[in-house]
Amino acid sequence: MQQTMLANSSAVANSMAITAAQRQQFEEDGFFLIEDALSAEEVAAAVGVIDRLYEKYRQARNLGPHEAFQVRNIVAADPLLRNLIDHPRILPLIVDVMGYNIQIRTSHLDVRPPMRSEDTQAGLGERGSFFPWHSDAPNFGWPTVDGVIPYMEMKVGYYLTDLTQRNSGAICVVRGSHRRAQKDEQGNYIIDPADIVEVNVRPGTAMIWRTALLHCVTPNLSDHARKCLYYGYNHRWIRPSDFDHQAPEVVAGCTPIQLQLLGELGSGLQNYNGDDPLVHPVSRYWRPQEEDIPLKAWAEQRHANGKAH
Ligand SMILES: O=C(O)CCC(=O)C(=O)O
Repeated sequence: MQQTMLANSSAVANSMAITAAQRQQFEEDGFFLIEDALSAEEVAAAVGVIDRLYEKYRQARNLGPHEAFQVRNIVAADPLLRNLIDHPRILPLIVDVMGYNIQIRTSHLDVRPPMRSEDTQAGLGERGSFFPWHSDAPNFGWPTVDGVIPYMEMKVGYYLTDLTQRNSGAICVVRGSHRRAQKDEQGNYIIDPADIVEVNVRPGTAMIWRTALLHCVTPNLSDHARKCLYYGYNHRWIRPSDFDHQAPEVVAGCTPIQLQLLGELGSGLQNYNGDDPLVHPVSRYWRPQEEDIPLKAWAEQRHANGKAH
């Protein structure tokens, strides 16, 4: 414990903005809150952009009045949303917790109108509920060390509407769940209700959190839509060190498995951002189809054969 305290104080001494208490909460609970991270004017401007986008897609996609709506890659949707990636009050905290060799991994806006009670019958975060417990991960998951997900990425959530009341559509996190194995032997999430934190905050509050935390969302039983923004940051080095893309002559004639190992995408080359690139782009590296990673079928075949080869 003494060593941890010393390490923390020296880390804070080398930091730009984070306090010792925030760093400790980020290590132990996996998140901390920054009230008034955005001014009232910034909140109003962001809500204005969200409302415009929501209205456009509400009509274009015939969204129902209770339907939750998300746009991903919002850095491309509007300059105001792009400019939040390095907000001067928050960027120093991001660099303090993540370092400076980082990049945006994802960005999204979420609008969650008031819900009908018939859509909220399942328990909070239950499997099959409108928003089950999960931690963010690529398909096939993160590697784990002794059952624990290494610290791979974090997110900033900007909350733009009043979430101070319970059951107003706020995110819930399970404090400390990033520091332990998350599932029992039956594959069910291990959650002590005493560890669930409903993030009931005023507009303008930001949350810096580890995406390995188990999280879900409360039903929105309030009289207004919940509107928020998320920006996820990860390390820029999670890619090959010797190349970005190989030259065509290197990949020419390669087998599908060789293509995977050289970072190529099978059908993903034509469909890198998925089937709904405008509103819900999803990288085929993050969510690969079987043909993007032929090593999966290869490995399954070997398992089926009892590792005979
Ligand atoms: O809508 C929310 O507040 C939760 C969003 C979420 O699950 C995420 O950012 O991974």
